[in-house]
Amino acid sequence: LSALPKIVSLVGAPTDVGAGARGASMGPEALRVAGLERRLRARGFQVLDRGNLSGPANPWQPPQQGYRHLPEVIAWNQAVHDAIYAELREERLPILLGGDHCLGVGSISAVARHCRDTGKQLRIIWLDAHADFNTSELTPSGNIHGMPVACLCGAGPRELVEMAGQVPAIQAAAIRQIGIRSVDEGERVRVHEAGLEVMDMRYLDEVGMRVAMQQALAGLDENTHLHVSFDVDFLDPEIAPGVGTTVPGGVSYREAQLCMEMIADTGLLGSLDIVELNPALDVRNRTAKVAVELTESLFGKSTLMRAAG
Ligand code: B3U
Ligand code: MN
Ligand code: MN
Repeated sequence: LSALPKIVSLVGAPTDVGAGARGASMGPEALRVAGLERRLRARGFQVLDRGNLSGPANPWQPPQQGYRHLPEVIAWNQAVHDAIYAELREERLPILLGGDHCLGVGSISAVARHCRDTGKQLRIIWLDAHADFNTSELTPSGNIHGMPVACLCGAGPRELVEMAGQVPAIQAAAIRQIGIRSVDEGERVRVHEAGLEVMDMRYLDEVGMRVAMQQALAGLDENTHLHVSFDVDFLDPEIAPGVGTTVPGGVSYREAQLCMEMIADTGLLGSLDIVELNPALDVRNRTAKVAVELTESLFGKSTLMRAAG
């Protein structure tokens, strides 16, 4: 793992403006309480906790023209974009502590901008129960946390679509979605049209996590920036009850650990989002602890200890 930057920065973004339930705004603090910084230090990383970003409160309004809280979502994403981009420019490895998954727009727009600056190839591993590929016309809820992948691929409100300074921010071909098991009707059609590579739960059941991850990580080289967007609802609700939109039949602890270990083995992790953790729905911070344990695996923890870091 020598290629990984030794300095990891934590950037908190306490939002639930993109979600259908209140409480993900407490995610950053729950991850800190679960010991994220200490565990990363034990892995040999220097950790800078940059504290929490600030932005508008949740007005809790119904959708307008297919979007809920669009001005608030734009403001938060701009703050996230600017903060994550600044960390990448300092050659640190930023971890976005969400917050809901609408923040993937700001975070990944910053990563895309950084890759353009540095001539790196981008690969995004999107760990989620949902495809997050809705548009204002298709969304059943208006919640923008169901739309970040669509926005990044060029479909969505102008302010979000243009955040990376290029449209689209990313190519659909850069994404691998793992763990998907809830896609809306119209969303499914768009997923196929866009050619998104989706490894859904059936696929994981049939080929296993090992083969799926070998495929998801194929074609990387030293010039690849690997971004992981970890929506905690990727995990089965039995082990991760603290999320707003639980979907049964999710990834087990062991599958998730293998997934993280295989990403760690590439040595190419460049940035991470941990999103959708909702402490208001959690049981004794259990989901936060699981997320932190899996993050340790992602940063190279393994049973037969290698050198830390
Ligand atoms: N696809 C549904 C549900 C959803 C998407 N992402 C989350 N929930 N977390 C929607 O509202 O777009
Ligand atoms: Mn998501
Ligand atoms: Mn999800």
